Amino acid sequence: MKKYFASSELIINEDGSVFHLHVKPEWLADKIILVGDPGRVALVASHFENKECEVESREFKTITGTYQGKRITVVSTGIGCDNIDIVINELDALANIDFETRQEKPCLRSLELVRIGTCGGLQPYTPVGTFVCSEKSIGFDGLLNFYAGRNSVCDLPMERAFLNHMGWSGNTCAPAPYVIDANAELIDRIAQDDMVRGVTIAAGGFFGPQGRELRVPLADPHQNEKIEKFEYNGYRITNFEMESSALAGLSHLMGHKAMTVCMVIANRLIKEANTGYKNTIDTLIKTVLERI
Ligand code: R1P
Ligand code: URA
Repeated sequence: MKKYFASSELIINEDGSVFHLHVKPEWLADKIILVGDPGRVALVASHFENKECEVESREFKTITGTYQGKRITVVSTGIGCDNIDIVINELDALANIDFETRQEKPCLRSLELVRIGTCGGLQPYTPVGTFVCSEKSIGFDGLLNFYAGRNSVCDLPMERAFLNHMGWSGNTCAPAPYVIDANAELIDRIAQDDMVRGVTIAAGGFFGPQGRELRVPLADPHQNEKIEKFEYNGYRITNFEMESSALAGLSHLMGHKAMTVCMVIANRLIKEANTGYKNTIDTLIKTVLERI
């Protein structure tokens, strides 16, 4: 018997669009670019040859159009993994649930999701302006722990090695940080030879969880020093952002291909930052549009 998704579980608006995104199923392309900042959606879409739809609700702005003949949907997620839970579940529902029958479709679609974001660099070779592709993400956000199958898609030995290295009891990222791979084929296609391939910590906040101390002291004052030194099977942690783990994890569980590429806007080691990054991020956007 096929599962039936009740109106309380999958909320559909009166116009047939999905609850938060306000996107209708027919507007969704197979290739999707995710950005944090709603303002970045227009920047991506400024490269499209045509636009077929444009819709905005809360922090979620969506445009579908074509770039060099490729149909692409660009969606903003706002900040944080909680929004990724909403966006990826609603995109998956648009692709794979029949909104009339409220049942899974007989033929499932696999989406290609590339997040273009900004991040903080943690190594001397990730200065401001570097493009870092998250081959692996370490989720400090706990999101994936709520879904069955989490252990079958995560890198459990690396999780244990990281937790031991940090000397945390586990309750900082309760029940534990999770380590998840991006889609390898997508990483190869987008990163090619001109982007850094790294390990990204997706933090549950911008300040304390990323080791930024303003007026309130950190629980672990040595957090970032330890993170910068962590090494596992040749992997080093390269950067901090806030969404890549939830994106990679949920996409794995749903059968979609996903990855994150971020431009470094602050290097935490050398204590430098650049807020005037609009031109550099446009270079990254054009590169992803070519390679997606
Ligand atoms: C924090 O400033 C935000 O910037 C990064 C983080 O992941 C977080 O969302 O990404 P975006 O520039 O895509 O929002
Ligand atoms: N985004 C983050 O999450 N952290 C940074 O340091 C910069 C951008």
